[in-house]
Amino acid sequence: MKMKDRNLKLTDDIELTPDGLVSSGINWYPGHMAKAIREIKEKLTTVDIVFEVRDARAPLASGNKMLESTLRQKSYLILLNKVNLASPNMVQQWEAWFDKQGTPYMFIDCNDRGTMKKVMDLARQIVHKKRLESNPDMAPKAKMRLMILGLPNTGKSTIINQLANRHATKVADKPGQTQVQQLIVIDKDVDLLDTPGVMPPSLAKEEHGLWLSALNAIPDDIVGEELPAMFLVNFFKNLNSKEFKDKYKLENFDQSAEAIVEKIAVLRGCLKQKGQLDLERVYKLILSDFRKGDLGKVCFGIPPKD
Ligand SMILES: Nc1nc2c(ncn2[C@@H]2O[C@H](COP(=O)(O)OP(=O)(O)OP(=O)(O)O)[C@@H](O)[C@H]2O)c(=O)[nH]1
Ligand SMILES: [Mg+2]
Repeated sequence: MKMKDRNLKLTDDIELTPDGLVSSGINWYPGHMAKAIREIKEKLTTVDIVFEVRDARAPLASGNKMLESTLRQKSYLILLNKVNLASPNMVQQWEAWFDKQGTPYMFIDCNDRGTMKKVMDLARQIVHKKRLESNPDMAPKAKMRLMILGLPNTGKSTIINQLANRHATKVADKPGQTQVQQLIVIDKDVDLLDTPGVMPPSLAKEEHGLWLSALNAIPDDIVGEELPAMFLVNFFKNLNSKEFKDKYKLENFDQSAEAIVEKIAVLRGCLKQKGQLDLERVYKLILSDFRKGDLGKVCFGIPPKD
């Protein structure tokens, strides 16, 4: 099975193992991301706090390990966005894990205004505390400069538009929308630097590539639809997911992932000429349903035991 190659750093052949994992890595690290990381590092000294936006459905895998040591030198807030699409039970487990780590974090649905107000209150507190360390007389409302960064498609631009209360930057349902830094005035006290989504140059675990493809942080035209869609079918099969069964009118999961995909093709009329099944259309359908949240709330991976 070949991944669709572009001008990007990819490994050659990848095979699905029976548990739906790949035997070699997936990643997406085009030239504009290396440049974006350099520019992020250059601008870090000019900002008071960094928001690192992750996807609540993959709280660790959607972080950027390569930037972590740099970010730790700054005031730094992890925002785990799209919590409305994440499994509430798993989010609780992750919260317990993050509590032990010491870095400020919040699970958020950035479309919720009340939550975004809490984010800004917390950011102000963090920045003010830091400023008081160097200048005990600093006024609490002094101007604050934020930088927002994170993996592609995690919702950075949506967060900015919410904070600015206007269409300040372009949002898209595809990764890689923002490609250059952009300074946005939120209000008279807050400036914000939007940055292009960046992937780490390499992923910690092979399966993370599949998770991030399913979440659409890595574009479909890099990996193709088949691998992430088959991963999802196996994932929901292992979960014995009621939502997945209901959505595709399956009685049970007592069949192979391939047989499930074929059933969905018939059910949804995904057929080519001469009645052949159009599996590519089914893969797209599964990805699209999953990304809309129609297959239920999930999280990939569990908190490390440390
Ligand atoms: N369900 C849900 N969708 C969200 C949320 N935040 C953002 N989105 C959607 O996620 C997609 C990506 O949002 P963007 O704000 O463009 O993401 P980005 O991080 O700026 O992406 P790049 O510029 O490509 O790095 C869009 O379709 C948004 O509507 C959220 O909290 N919940
Ligand atoms: Mg963006």
